[in-house]
Amino acid sequence: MKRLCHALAPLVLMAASPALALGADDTAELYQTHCASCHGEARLGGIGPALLPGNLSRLKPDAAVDVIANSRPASQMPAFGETLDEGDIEALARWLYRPPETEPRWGEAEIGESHRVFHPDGSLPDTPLFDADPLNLFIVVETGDHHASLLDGDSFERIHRFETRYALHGGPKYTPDGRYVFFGSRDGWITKYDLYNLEVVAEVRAGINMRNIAVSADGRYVMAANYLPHSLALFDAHNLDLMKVYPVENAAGESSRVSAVYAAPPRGSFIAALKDIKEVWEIPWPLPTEPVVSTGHMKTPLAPSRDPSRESFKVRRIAVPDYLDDFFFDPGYEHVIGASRGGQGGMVVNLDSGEKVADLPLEGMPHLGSGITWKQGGRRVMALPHLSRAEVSIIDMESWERIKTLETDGPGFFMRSHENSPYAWVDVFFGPNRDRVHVIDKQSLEIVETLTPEPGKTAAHVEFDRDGKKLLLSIWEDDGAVIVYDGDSLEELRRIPMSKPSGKYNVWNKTRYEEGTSH
Ligand code: DHE
Repeated sequence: MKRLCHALAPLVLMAASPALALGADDTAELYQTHCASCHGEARLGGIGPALLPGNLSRLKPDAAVDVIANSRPASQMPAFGETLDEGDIEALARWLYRPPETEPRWGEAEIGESHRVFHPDGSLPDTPLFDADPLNLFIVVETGDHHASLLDGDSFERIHRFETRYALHGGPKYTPDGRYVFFGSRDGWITKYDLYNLEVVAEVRAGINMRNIAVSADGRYVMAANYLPHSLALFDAHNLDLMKVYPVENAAGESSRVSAVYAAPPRGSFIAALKDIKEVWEIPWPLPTEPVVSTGHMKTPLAPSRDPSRESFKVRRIAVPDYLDDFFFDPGYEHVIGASRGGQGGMVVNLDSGEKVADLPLEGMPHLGSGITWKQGGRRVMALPHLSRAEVSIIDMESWERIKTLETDGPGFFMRSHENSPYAWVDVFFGPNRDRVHVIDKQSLEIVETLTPEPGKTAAHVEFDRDGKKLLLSIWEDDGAVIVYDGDSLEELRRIPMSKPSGKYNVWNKTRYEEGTSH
């Protein structure tokens, strides 16, 4: 049979073709021979990522054939185009999208077995190995070759670059002193990294298909939200010891994927929204009785003021009128602002009473997770892009009315600003104009500038430094870069080459829950 060339024939999954004549058993055997040693006998992952349909939802079948045949750039995976023929490769790719015969388990035992501690918390020196403001560092996640870079937020020099787990997703989360950062991967790995010593402290796999992680405002606890299994998993942040697994189900025993979990510092709790059950869950962490344990010089800047009788780590279920796929909070964490992906709009729910207080007229997949807020005149507004509409919506957070719809050059993904910046930035992630970014004047609510940092290359995701004076923007390509801009003059100051830099995360902005940045 002909060897598979680089220009692969499209994989038509359902078509009968001699190339697909292999039976499922033969293909399963092929998998065990060629793939299982890295991706796990049950496809749950190993040194390579998990290969279950849920984990592959973002990889098109044609692309899977290409990866099997030609490998991925900067990965250790062999190119099987040299050893397997076209039919075998197509059959293997097709087989990977089949659900497993038995639902994989990932409970306490599996989580416990995955746990590794490399440098127990407190065992490494307390002084950073480098000379930079530890509260003005940036982590840049480079998804092109699964690395992260640590940047000095004043000089923008790269302090260190290190390998991460495969396919990190969502923002890394810091302890409040900024010393430790926690990364979450789509495959469920949580990595705790010591930024002062540039070493991994501990790792654990919380699930098979994880959404994101949240760290309590006192830096003591980490909560992981999973799609598979349907669970939340709670860890002691010191060394990532498992504390508790919460099966996510309602009173009728119906289970649900978790859309995401966030820390709500003024409430002293984690808030999780669910995808398949009309509930939001609130899980309080214990109120502080002593300074944060995480080594460092600062107590938690955001002490919670909740009812002290509320039991720690116990789920409070808040019934909501719809599923919440995507959500956001007001700065006081009194309300959750959420939307279901299939829905015609959003809604605002009071987190104390559980009452819906407003409907939001937001069609076109509002990306609430990317929302930001600021003061416009005397009122607080929130702004968000839409994933399937070329617009940014601006909403008055008191009346919950949309006060402005800004037409953009395409649907956007991420929005960013900083309290000290007059501008909000939004990308045009989808469509032909994805090399553009818009700059919005936060007072006039008008787009005042549209930049094209590198024609033909995707420009996306901004993060400011701690003072809000300079910012980083990604050229989101394998041979990409991070561009440093002056936040007032919008002048480009510098370019730092990076491999598909996705998110950038400034320690100060994240640990202070700066209004212009993400959770
Ligand atoms: Fe994300 C954050 C959900 C696709 C890059 N994304 C998040 C968060 C959620 C989410 C819930 C907040 C987690 C956090 O920070 O704690 N993302 C989803 C989806 O539902 C969606 C649309 C489909 C999916 O594949 O799950 C999706 N996301 C993507 C991508 O395709 C992106 C562009 C590329 C990638 O790496 O997967 C992507 N998502 C990001 C990034 C963040 C993120 C860079 C962190 C943004 C931030 O500034 O905090």
